[in-house]
Amino acid sequence: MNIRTTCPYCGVGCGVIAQADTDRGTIKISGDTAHPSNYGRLCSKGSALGQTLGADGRLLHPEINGQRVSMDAALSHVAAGFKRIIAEHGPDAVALYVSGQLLTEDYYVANKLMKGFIGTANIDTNSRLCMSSAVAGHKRAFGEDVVPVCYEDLELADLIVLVGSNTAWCHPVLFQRIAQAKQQRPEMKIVVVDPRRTMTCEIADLHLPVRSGSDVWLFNGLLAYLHEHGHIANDFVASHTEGFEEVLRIARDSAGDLKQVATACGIDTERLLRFYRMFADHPRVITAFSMGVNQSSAGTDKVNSIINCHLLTGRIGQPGAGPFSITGQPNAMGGREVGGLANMLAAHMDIEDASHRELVQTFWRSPRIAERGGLKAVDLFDAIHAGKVKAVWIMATNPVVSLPDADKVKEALRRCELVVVSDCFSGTDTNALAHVLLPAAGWGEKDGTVTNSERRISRQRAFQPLSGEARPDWWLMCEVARRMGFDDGFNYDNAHEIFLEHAALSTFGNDGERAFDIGGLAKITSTEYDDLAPIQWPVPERNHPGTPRLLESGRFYRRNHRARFVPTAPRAPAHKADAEFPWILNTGRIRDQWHTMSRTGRAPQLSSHLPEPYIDMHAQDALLSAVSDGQLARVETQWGALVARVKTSGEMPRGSIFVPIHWNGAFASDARVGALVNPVVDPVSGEPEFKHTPARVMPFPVNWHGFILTRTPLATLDATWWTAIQGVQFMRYEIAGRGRPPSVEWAHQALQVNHADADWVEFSDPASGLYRGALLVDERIEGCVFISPRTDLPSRTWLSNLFAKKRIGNADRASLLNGGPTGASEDPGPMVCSCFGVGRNTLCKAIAQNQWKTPQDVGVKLKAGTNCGSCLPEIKTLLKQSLG
Ligand SMILES: Nc1nc2c(c(=O)[nH]1)N[C@H]1C(S)=C(S)[C@@H](COP(=O)(O)OP(=O)(O)OC[C@H]3O[C@@H](n4cnc5c(=O)[nH]c(N)nc54)[C@H](O)[C@@H]3O)O[C@H]1N2
Ligand SMILES: Nc1nc2c(c(=O)[nH]1)N[C@H]1C(S)=C(S)[C@@H](COP(=O)(O)OP(=O)(O)OC[C@H]3O[C@@H](n4cnc5c(=O)[nH]c(N)nc54)[C@H](O)[C@@H]3O)O[C@H]1N2
Ligand code: SF4
Ligand SMILES: [Mo]
Repeated sequence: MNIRTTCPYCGVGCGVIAQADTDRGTIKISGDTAHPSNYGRLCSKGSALGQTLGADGRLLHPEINGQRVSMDAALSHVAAGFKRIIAEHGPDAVALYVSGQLLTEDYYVANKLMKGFIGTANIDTNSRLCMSSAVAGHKRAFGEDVVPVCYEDLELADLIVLVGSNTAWCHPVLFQRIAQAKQQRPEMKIVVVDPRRTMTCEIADLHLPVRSGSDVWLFNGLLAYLHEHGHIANDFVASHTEGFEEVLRIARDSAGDLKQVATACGIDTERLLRFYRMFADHPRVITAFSMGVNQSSAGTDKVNSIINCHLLTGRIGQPGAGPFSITGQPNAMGGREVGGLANMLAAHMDIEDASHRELVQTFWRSPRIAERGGLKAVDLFDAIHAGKVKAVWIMATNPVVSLPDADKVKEALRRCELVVVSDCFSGTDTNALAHVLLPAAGWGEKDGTVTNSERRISRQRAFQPLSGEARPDWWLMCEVARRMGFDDGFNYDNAHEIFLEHAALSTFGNDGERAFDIGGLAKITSTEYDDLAPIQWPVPERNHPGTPRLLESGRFYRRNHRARFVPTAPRAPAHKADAEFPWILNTGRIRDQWHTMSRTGRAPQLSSHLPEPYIDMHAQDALLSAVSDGQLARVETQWGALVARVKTSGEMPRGSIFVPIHWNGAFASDARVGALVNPVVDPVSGEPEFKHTPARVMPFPVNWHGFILTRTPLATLDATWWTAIQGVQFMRYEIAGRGRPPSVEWAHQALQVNHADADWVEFSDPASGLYRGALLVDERIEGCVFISPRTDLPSRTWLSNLFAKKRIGNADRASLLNGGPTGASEDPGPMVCSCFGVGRNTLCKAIAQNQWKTPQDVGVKLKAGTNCGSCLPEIKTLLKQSLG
């Protein structure tokens, strides 16, 4: 059976078809060609969704203090705990911390329970860490959190400016749509504004490697330039906006002349001017922005400085033009629709507005309504730390890893009286601190809607039965609500009923004043809901086709219906580098992992691309820090420290280092980068400054390095430092240690195989600290251990491939301790194409030998890049390197 659903990862919101192969008990995943967001495309993460299903690693039963209990006991315990704490300390002593990975229906119930029934706005979401600056910027400029643009606009644009967005890795299908449009219309221009030279630069005509945090200077300078050169939409500015004069004055004063802007941004004047001219000359321009903009102590101002330039030129609400906030999580947008942030109400209404509060309370028929905004994420965990908030329910997010100053977050949860966590997976860092664990239904089991970056509402549909005792999040909350005595308001039988209520609220007392209106869906039948085709809000009437583009008429959602130019005086990030902490720590994502890896970390296909946490830095900065490529190093900030391997990829500018966000306690001994990040937030949005923390780097001396590949995951591992990833039928551990290099006994103990037929092939030279051993049982490889005082270990690829073999033949056996066939250079190298397992060495060799020029040449022979296409930017880089 084929079920149409939506990918649970990024905000592109790709349509997916899940096809059950009942004979083999597997699920085949493919892109939905009928879905207007992706037209059949999927990236590497979407393609590997099938590998993340299954019961392995799932949280299947409720627990209280580590003991399995019945669902009823767990739910009653949560309800009683919340009730008691509210009775003793008031409603503000409890909180919910939720996520842009909830479905809209879950999110709606969470918000209703807290703001309408418990009567506190202490519900915040990980979208605070992600979209809140964009939300605040939209509200300041437009009066409402509206994204005017749709994906088609990217294809219609003549210039796309990607600001603080590594689109190639984080929104790969959008990137492919842009790349294809550019291929068809080579005159289309792309500018990337990012301190790093990311894979996204592969399609750029111009890269501006701006100094971290300098975007407001850049866009204020642009505003002044546009004005000076007469690129002003006078009529639009006069009839549809206000505040232009003041903004221009501030932009001019603060930005100064071009040279000053260039200095502030750390780029040369010529490049700056080239960008300004390009912007001026292309009326169809989209400025798409993501976390390099939002995650900053000036995040909201960055957003408004971008919007100001679009307002000045009237390039908004037109085909191929507008500011475009790309959403991170699959339902970042849906969460905003239901008012999931602590400072919002529901259906895009404002918590500070008494008439909105009355409207929502009337609609909900709720006993009370929160009177003021609640605690934003960072403040919320501070309040938990301080004992002011005494109970918290964390849902679909892993704050011990993902919040800034994350060691303090850990401590806060340790101190908290009642910590409830609902997750689909066991073993997360946050689960470890829960008093109550509730098993949540996962992707493929749950049913509801999500809204993507272009306001498109799509269905996530179940195609599998619920695992164990797992239940949808909305169901868990309704059960707790009822047990707290809120009988009315939470008697839903299914997601459809919740959706109808949500849609009805969006149109309730609206009269065209609020853009978010999906009243046209408020009466759809259960079958219509099940069959709902992807549709963009607003959908104000029944049978309405949806709205691809907003703000076309120049009517905005402020009281006077004019957009506001928001003054944005530039300011530097909160903490500066100094002699003690000379580098700026920038953090972000890699191509094949999703956040804290609870799902993607289980997919072997996704783990081979970048198998270890790393510290990317400029080669000269590495030298100044006395560390070198391939060696372990320690990064320290005022807040915390981690250890990872140094890499000098050539992508980093001088002065800044980059560490990926994904690794955590479940996958590495010491690589939670959240612990290092300063907890400073944007004063308007409350979004943390994840991209800018002063840091120092130093060698992490070890006496030995090694790796273990093993069919059976290790129960314990005696090493100073380790990281783990999932391979096909094995786990791979990279290890390093202090003290004496491991002995034969250590290796035997590590693999813990007490098999009578165990057959060790090994070599040990204690004097030089070398050990290599492979364990065979019935001629099948069970594991291998390689240790050396240096990092000169053999490639893991050949050894990894042995785990798929039923028997190891004589030739393989002879090559075991070499880590590969002697003499032959068959090591494919680091993985580039994870779909077909094609490595960098294979690619480089074949490109050089055959003098291939295009990705098509590569694809025809090696298949690399022909499935999901996520590796195409890397393949193009290799082709360029080979030519140049
Ligand atoms: N593979 C993958 N894809 C994902 C995710 C994932 O975990 N993995 N997560 C999803 C989510 S929730 C999100 S929010 C998005 C994030 O998507 P992106 O925002 O594209 O990703 P990031 O890597 O966080 O950061 C983007 C870029 O901002 C740059 N940057 C840092 N400081 C500055 C600055 O001061 N100015 C400018 N202009 N740029 C700066 C960084 O160098 C980085 O390359 O990705 C989504 N997609
Ligand atoms: N240093 C640094 N930190 C960052 C960022 C950064 O750029 N740098 N980016 C920030 C951003 S933009 C984001 S979005 C956050 C993301 O950070 P998190 O939200 O903490 O990351 P995830 O790993 O996605 O956590 C989701 C959890 O929910 C579980 N889950 C999945 N589906 C469901 C479900 O349906 N129900 C329930 N109950 N559980 C589910 C998953 O197993 C997982 O444990 O990280 C933020 N933290
Ligand atoms: S781009 Fe990739 S991760 Fe994002 S929705 Fe599409 S398939 Fe999923
Ligand atoms: Mo995000």
